[in-house]
Amino acid sequence: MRESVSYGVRNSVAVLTLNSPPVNAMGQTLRRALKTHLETALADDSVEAIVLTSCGKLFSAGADIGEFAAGVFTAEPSLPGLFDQIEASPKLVVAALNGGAFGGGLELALACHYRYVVPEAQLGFPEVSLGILPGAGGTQRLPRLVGAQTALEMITSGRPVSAYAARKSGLVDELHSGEEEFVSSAVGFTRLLLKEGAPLRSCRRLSVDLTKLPDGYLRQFRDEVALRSKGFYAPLRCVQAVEAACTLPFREGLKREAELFLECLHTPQARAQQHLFFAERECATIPDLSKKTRPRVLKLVGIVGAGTMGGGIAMAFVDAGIPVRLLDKDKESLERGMNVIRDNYHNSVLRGRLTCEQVEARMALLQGTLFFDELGDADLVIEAAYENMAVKKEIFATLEWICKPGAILATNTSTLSVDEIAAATARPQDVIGLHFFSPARIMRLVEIVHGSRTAPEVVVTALEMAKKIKKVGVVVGVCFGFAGNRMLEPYMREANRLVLEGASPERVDRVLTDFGMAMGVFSMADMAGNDVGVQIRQSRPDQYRHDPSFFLISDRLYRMGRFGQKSGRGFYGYQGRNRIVDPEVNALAEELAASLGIRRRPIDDVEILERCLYVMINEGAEVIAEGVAIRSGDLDVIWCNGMGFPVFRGGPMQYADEIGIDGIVAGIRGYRQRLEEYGAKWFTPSPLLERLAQEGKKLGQFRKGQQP
Ligand code: 3H9
Repeated sequence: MRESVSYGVRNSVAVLTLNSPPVNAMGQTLRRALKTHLETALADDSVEAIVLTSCGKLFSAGADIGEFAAGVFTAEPSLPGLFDQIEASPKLVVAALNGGAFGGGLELALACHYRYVVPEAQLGFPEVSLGILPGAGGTQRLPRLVGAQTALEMITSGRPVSAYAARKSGLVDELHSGEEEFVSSAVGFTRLLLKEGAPLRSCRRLSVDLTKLPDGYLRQFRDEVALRSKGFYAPLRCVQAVEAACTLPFREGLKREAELFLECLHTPQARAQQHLFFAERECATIPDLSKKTRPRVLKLVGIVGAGTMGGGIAMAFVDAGIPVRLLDKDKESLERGMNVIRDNYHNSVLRGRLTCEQVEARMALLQGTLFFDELGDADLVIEAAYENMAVKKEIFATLEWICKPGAILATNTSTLSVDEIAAATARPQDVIGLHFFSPARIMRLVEIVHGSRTAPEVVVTALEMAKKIKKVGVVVGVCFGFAGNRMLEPYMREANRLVLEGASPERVDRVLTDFGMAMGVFSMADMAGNDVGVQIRQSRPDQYRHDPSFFLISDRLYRMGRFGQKSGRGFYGYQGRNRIVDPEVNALAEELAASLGIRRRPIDDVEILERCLYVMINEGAEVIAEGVAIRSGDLDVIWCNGMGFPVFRGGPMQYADEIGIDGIVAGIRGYRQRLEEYGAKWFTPSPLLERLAQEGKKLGQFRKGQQP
């Protein structure tokens, strides 16, 4: 059996190599093996020093995240205990980082006396994105080594730093260079330290240098973190832990860190963020696809439509170094699209995010064209034209004719049937939906719409494509609105209905943003533009099975020319970017409610939140039961990455699991009764939710193919 840590001795230096693929997560087995080999090296008189390294492309991704939920992360030897033992070693211990070191992996390196690192390595503390903080000495050792400012930045942002930056800050002692094999070179570095009589430099003996901190820095940093991480629990605890390093002796600082770590770990937020970590990775596992399915080559991308969506998608590919041909039907539209892209890049330069050379390199990958012929050799063509079936069918008929055999033909439709578009071609196996979210360059989500005849390798290529352009791809089936927009619809319906029943748009929006949504329903409608919603509804009236009250206010605002931000008025008024509450909308709601016989009444915040969320969760359950989504985690990934659902709640389905499915079912039944005729029509618990509630199970346990 493969050992999770291997042991060897070179030139009187013991080399302990972590060997636990894929990422050397430090679960109990690895911890035990590390402790055993450490003690062997310490007991062997012929060993003068110890090098800790790993095989694989990473040094270590840190603690085994799966052990947190299972409660085994404290099983002996614990990480803090093990790192104490390493730091207290009477023999010199050098961390030789052959690749990235994250979380507990970096804490392990910090417990060593010196750090020798490959230049490509990234080093970071991503714990905050898991709802926790570095809990094995990281918050106490890092500031002692590199100062409070760098430590606070790294620990509260979760962003890794390059090996070069780490060398500059003193986190790394030496970068590997030259031709010599890495481990031999690390052993050479260790021998040199021995020869020079280098001290056993442990962080615990250092204290945080507070003399260089600007006056009031810690307070100011805390305030900034509170502002930028509104709603999140862990970031302020990260600050408190580093503050403890600044004010307390090492041992007491460690104790404080442990307390704060456990406080964070036991929050619903930590469970939610860790759920999302695994859900994002599980998305790439498609049960119906053989693991042997190989992706198609993807070297050149064609995009049809140089509007906002097409341009944003083009930038996402070009940012990833993939050449793009961007097509529009007329010169003016193409030039406009290319100029918008150039302006966006120019803004990135102004903000210091890109250099002029980087922008030039990216623009060189982008070629505008007016001729479909020039898409003939593309490996993937993404159509990003109007949301209109006839237009799309025409484009696909042309693409079928022009594109080389095996090219993937994708549509960026947000609602239309991928199967119907595919049926209009003689190669439905090559057709897929790639539903990017706006703004396409920024939003991480791509819904990969698996048509009934899409070939397996086309799906695999789409998943790989998403990873290449640093997005998260979620495979969904064909239905109106796919998964994300389909769940959005009942959520919006309730928000609109609540306004007719007596809640103001700003109140509904405030309740939703207090919950953590990036935007309220009505601010979102104003941003997208009322006209867009109306166009979509008019194009597919058959698909709208909604209550007649649903779109009344929107439609009326549309007829009044109030399209939202673009026209300066929608559900709100606008002065520049500032939103102003508009009493006319409430008057309009009163008038429309009266015309429909809807009784207006005071509505509390709890009802607003529950109604909006419960119907969304209920629809999500239907989406899973129908097999449109593979599992509930996929819906959480969709909502947190494309629809502004708060990451610290883990997505709507995780939220439902956290508060209990029986509570959701009872809530839906309650509104069914309370809302009388309307309730009877729109509040029926999904059979899947009812079954899970009866069995005391969670949505997270349900998988495609099981009977609801
Ligand atoms: C911590 O350290 C706490 C301590 O401070 C205190 C403790 C007391 N654990 O992402 P990939 C799995 S908290 C368990 O696709 P990449 C992952 O699920 C930890 N599993 O690879 C996937 O499994 P599968 C702080 C982990 O090359 C597989 O490995 N550390 C862990 O694209 C491949 O992952 C972090 O937050 C883990 N720690 O990216 C780092 N890490 O194949 C978390 C990965 O079944 N990890 N897996 O789907 C990462 O950010 C990325 O994995 C990394 C590599 C950048 C390292």
